[in-house]
Amino acid sequence: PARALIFDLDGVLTDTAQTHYRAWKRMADEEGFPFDEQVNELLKGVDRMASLDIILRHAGRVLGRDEKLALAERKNAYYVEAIQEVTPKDLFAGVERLLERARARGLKLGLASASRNAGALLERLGIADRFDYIADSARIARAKPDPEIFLTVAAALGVPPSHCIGVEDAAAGVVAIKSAGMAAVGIGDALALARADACLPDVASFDLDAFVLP
Ligand code: G16
Ligand code: MG
Repeated sequence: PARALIFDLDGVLTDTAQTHYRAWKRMADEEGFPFDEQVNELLKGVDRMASLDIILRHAGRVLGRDEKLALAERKNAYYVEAIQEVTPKDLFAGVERLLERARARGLKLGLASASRNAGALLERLGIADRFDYIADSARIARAKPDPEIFLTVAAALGVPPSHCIGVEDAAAGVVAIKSAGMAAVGIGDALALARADACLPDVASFDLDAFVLP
């Protein structure tokens, strides 16, 4: 049986996938970079500098390191500004119930977000104290789709990967979970998340009783 649930944050527990998109879009528009929801799909779960590299490649632009750092910082300032408005009402429906049910079953709860803003966001959502372990993305060397962040969380929880279920909205995240040797539940588009063991439209549909480890 499963002994731990390891969650992604953006796009799984709350709708910050859109908030990230709007922050990137604001910066891209200011710079005249073409950028749309289709390119944004490639950014989900990808860390900040790698996201910028994807946007620049799409725009056919090559920039120096300092210019890139400045653009990434500008985007982050827009994002940080936006999440000041976040409240517990912004949790996706069903998140609190799922966390409570998992807790009642004795499952460990972990968070594997690539976001350096994850801690602040969990505080604003009012669920920071629900997790047994929250990965510090600044200390993760290899970004998703590498399994490092999921393996780090499993080790901290003291649960072998084969007894962990990872929950992700991003294709890169699903690959990271599967490479870690865990079961993957995809949240969102079943086609984009074809490598997940199960795909659900949202977290509210996640029924712990029905899910069997592959
Ligand atoms: C999230 C988002 C990504 C974002 C990344 C880094 O990953 O999905 O789009 O680029 O965090 O965020 P920040 O710039 O705040 O460090 P995840 O793993 O939570 O989906
Ligand atoms: Mg995500």
